[in-house]
Amino acid sequence: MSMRDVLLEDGYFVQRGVLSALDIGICKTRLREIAGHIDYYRDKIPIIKEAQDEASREHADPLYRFDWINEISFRDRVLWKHAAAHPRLVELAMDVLGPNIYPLNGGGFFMKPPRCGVEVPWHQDASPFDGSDDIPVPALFDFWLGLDAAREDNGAMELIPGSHRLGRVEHHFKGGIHTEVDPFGHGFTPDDVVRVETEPGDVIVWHQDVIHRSPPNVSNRQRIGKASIYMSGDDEATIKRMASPVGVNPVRPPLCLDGVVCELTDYVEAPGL
Ligand SMILES: O=C(O)CCC(=O)C(=O)O
Repeated sequence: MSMRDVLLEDGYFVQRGVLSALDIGICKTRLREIAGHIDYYRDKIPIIKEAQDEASREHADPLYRFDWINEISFRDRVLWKHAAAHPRLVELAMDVLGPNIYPLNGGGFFMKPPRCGVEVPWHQDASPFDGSDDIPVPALFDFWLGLDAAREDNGAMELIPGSHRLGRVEHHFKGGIHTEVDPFGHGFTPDDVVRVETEPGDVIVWHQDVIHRSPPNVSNRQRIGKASIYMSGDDEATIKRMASPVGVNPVRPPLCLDGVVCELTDYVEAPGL
């Protein structure tokens, strides 16, 4: 079975060791520099959420000051090279999407600082392909890449395999980090939940309609994860024809064209970086 078939059938798969320890070290150093210069990025990155815990917001290590910094790996050339467009990640994405790949959305990092990183509640990921028009719902490459080891106590991802067969389900805002849905009101039980514990550099790929969440970080260890959805070039062309697609990053430089990884040419960079 191809990775694409596994994704469509099971709703997810896990690929271990996609990023090396060196790549992860480079990404963390860069993310720390960016977090330390965050004011520069405030009007350039659509979602920057400070840690809910006040003490963490003032922490000496800038990595601990945030719950979520979105989109940055599509706007920073170092994070692009060592994470978003890393050749091993793109190779994996090609198994699902073919040789032409664009980012659809995401590109950011859920930071889950120690002891206070918030729950990311049960949800399906944002997508303009919601089956509500005549456009068929495509297979997307919706993934999470861990920069830290993730366990139950620091926010390992939890998924409900099979929930992708529900299609799109209505979400509501209940005060969490974003809108949410209750999977247990849709025929699933806590026994259906799969927790995926990961090592740094592992990647989880799930179907965009799979309901998933991450619990709060109650440990003394941080848990940074990069989340994005990639799509094939055909879907990028479709989006360009849509009147007002929701759930789409405005900036979508190609990641890979004809099987060749692309460089990021239009990046943002704080003075001094
Ligand atoms: O990193 C996390 O904790 C949450 C990620 C997530 O829910 C997503 O990528 O949609």
